[in-house]
Amino acid sequence: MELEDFYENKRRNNKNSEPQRCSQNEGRAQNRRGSRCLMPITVCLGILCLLLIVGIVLQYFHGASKRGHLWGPDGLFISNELKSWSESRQYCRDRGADLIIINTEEKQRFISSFIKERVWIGLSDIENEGIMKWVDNSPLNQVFWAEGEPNNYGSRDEDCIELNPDKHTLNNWNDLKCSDKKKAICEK
Ligand SMILES: [Ca+2]
Ligand SMILES: [Ca+2]
Repeated sequence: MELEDFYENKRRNNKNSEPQRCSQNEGRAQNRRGSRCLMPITVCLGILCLLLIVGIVLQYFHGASKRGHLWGPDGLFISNELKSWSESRQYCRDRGADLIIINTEEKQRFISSFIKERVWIGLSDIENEGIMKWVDNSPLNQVFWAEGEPNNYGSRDEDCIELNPDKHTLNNWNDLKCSDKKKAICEK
């Protein structure tokens, strides 16, 4: 009898343990299903983050193109439209800046290293022929004229100054007709 009781108890215990194994298996299956469900959510979140970053970058560049191309901490930017010298000056002033004043060799080198095309700077002899003045009315002390310039060439009404990066870094200014259309360097 004792032996029969022993086997009877063992059978019962085995029956009881089956649901437990089942539930463990179900738990693992659910975990696997859960992992599979998380994968697409993670991918979607990744794509959303990527789109957000792309949106922010595009917005930045859109804003920068409206402002002009920013150059960094010095508050310098180049206008993105071809305009006469006076219109270019207005473009800068509309953005809280003015045409650039270049009064040191260091600044001349710095600007020349950035510029890739001919641009207006804030120098002219519009008021008095032959007397160059910066846009803040300060006199011209240090000069970086290209060879033979300023020459008031042709019709003798070259009163506005451009910087031509194709010339030597320290000799690249030229007087030009103010009505010529060029981009400009603005400075805040
Ligand atoms: Ca002139
Ligand atoms: Ca000239």
